Amino acid sequence: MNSAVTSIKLVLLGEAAVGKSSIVLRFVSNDFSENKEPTIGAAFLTQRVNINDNTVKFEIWDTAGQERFASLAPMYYRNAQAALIVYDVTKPQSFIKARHWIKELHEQANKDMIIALVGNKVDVLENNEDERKVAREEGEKLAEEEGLLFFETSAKTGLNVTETFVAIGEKIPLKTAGDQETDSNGVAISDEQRIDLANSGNAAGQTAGCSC
Ligand SMILES: Nc1nc2c(ncn2[C@@H]2O[C@H](COP(=O)(O)OP(=O)(O)OP(=O)(O)O)[C@@H](O)[C@H]2O)c(=O)[nH]1
Ligand SMILES: [Mg+2]
Repeated sequence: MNSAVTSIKLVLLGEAAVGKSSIVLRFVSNDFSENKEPTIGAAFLTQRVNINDNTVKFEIWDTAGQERFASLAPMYYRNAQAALIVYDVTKPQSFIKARHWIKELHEQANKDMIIALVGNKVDVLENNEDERKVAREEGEKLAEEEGLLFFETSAKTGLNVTETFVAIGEKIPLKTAGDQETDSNGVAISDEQRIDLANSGNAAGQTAGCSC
């Protein structure tokens, strides 16, 4: 097994209440809360997974979807290597918002950013398919046109949550044991320093760590 750890900075974007924090809570703690509080500013969490015998550490910025926090988003996606753009399959407006995020990332973010389009809350459809307001094909088509990964998920049941992160990890070049990231003085950067660096960008109103 490769002993080097590849860190992936990942940001979640999407309309308020689509389930961004719930997806992260499912991925990081395998848990779900029916009454999750809206995120204030952003939350930072990490999770390690093994992908094809390599350790990948996700450094996750879970942003707030409420409009009053919209101006903070560039701070989080600017240095990110990957993004999840989340919508709610029962809320057409959230799919329109997802289109806006795709456009903004294509214009402003890292050109080789790996982006996954994620339609969440598919568990709601289990007993009532009428609740679906965004067809699976619509999501697939948009993702294909824009060159994105596509998943329909449920943070509630866990469907496709880990799969989404693993698919992103598989697209990002992994570090080999010989590679080591260095700072401007040529000193190797440890994982812990990396988290501090990520946290040092904190603006007022953000919460570092899990706000769940
Ligand atoms: N049925 C169902 N409910 C979900 C799912 N994911 C999230 N929810 C619920 O939707 C509500 C909003 O979830 P959050 O995770 O807080 O949404 P968010 O996108 O982080 O919202 P902001 O932080 O305000 O941007 C909560 O009541 C969750 O319990 C899901 O997959 N299925
Ligand atoms: Mg949230």
